[in-house]
Amino acid sequence: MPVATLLPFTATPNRKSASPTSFRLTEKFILLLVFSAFITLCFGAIFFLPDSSKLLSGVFFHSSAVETNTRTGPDSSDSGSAGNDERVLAKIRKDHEKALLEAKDTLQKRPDEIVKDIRNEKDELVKESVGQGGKDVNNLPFVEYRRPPGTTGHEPLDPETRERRAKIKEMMKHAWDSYRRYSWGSNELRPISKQGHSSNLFGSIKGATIVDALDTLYIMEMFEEFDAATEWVEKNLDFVVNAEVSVFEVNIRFVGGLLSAYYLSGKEVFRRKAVELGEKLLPAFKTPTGIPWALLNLKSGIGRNWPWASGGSSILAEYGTLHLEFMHLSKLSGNPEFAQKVMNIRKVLNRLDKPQGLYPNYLNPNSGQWGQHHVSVGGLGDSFYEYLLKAWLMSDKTDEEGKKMYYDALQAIETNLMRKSSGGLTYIAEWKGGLLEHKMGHLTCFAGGMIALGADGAPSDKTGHQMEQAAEIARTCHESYARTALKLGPEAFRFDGGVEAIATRQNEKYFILRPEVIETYMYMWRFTHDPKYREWGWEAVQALEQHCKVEGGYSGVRDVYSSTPNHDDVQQSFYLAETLKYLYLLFSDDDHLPFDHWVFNTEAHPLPVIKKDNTDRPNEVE
Ligand code: DMJ
Repeated sequence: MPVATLLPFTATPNRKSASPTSFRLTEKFILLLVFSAFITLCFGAIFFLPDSSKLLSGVFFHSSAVETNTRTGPDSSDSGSAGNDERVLAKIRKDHEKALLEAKDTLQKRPDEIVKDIRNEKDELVKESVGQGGKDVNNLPFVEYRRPPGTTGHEPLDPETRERRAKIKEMMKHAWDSYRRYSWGSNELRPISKQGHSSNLFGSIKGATIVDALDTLYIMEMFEEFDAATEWVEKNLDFVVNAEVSVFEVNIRFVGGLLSAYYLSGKEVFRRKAVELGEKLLPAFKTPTGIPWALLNLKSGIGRNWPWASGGSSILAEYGTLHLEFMHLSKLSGNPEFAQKVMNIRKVLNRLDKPQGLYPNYLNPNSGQWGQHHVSVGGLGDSFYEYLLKAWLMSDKTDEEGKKMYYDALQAIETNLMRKSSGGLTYIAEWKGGLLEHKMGHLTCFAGGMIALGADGAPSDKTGHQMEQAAEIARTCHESYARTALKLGPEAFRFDGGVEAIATRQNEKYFILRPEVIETYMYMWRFTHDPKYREWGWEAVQALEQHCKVEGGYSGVRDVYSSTPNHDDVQQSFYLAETLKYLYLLFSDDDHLPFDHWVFNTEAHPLPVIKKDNTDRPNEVE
């Protein structure tokens, strides 16, 4: 018998012509026989294989990965008693009987009826999750949308700048078109193998590149592409997934991307989706201290931390990089819980002693105590400092607590971490229990832009000093690019063993299209209008075009010191969200997303300043 005839959902040519109700008696009989044999086999396994009931309960009722890493509550006691086994077996038996009946039922149905049933079940699931504590995001309070100023720019007067800006838009088009052509709907693009790529940071949420790129498309006035992306979000962006995600990554890319898209375009779908996703992240805060877990299963609401993080700690740059988005979520949903959660993080931090005034990267969410005393302004620490400053700026300079925490932390960083090499390059080292590691990460290079952004608000005698620091960091990071064969920066560079601003370890020589150095050029340009920042940005554009552009998009490279690039075959979503956006803004006038009306989240998604007198007017020109 051909296999196709055994597959009830496969439309074979002769099945099309049969009547809709139509399985012949013999077919039904055979199918029933197959099902009964299968069920008998399952029961055989349950009763005769050694300890099979435990095996089954493990497979069907728990995710072992999650279980081993979460705290146990009163209802998670050992369920291995004989009585329990009986109940479990009875339940399995009942479930199987039900499944058999349903399968028989399904066999009577037409394919379109089956599709309808699946849709209904999905809707039910959504309703259920709303009933289980999620709010009904279709009933958000009315919010009057006012477009903040500068959502789109205008052509720069100077012809060279105009041309360069147009070139960046062309790069965005290539990155976007390639993604659309080869991996539409996946999280990221593999530009060499021309297929989709997904990192486990997003669980089974899809479309990271689409959501991350929405605002860049809008800002560059690529409206046809923006509309296609919007349509995808409306129809396909789905958070009803049984998967574990990184709370930080999902927040900065998805929540941040959706919020920006809402504030730029005014389209309600983005507000709705942002709030829906925000609600799904709230269970991450269910810890004794309210310091959230790093990882969260969006369906079960069970969280845990990265297994490698010092004694089950949460990470400073992760729990400390929720503030901007969560404040906006409260504003757009009318639900104060988001703001309360992030304000509580501040409270916990303010109660703790800080070694030398520094914030260690690891904090245990159960005990509320620091883990290892590692401090970094790069990976694991970076955007925590950024969000303190930006929380103050985004609050229209009313958040005095955020302001104080930022300037105090910066002072401690200057005293303990900032050093000058013998060749005169200022760098920010890493601190490990009091000892300095003279290494600076590509990620740390964002600090030039951050310090420049904060310089104006610093106590008056410090403004000039901080601008100088920012300029020096920008210069050091530029050197880290200039001293390579490809003129692209390594992941980390060192100031020891006789080298300055050079990577010495093979596993620190890669470049993955990161934005931080260009981000700093953009801020430095806005604050100084020194043409060298545009020149440095242009050098990066040429290197990207020469070494990272491939027929199928843009790819990272494995070794920036080797003159023949070895591509890593990933077009990171932050390349479209950040690198290309910051480049575009570097060659745009200052009134495009002006800093007194917008702050950028750590993924470069612009969020409007929440004006204290509520007088943020729509831009008359737009
Ligand atoms: C981005 O996702 C964000 O900028 C984050 O803060 C750090 N890393 C990447 C880009 O390098």
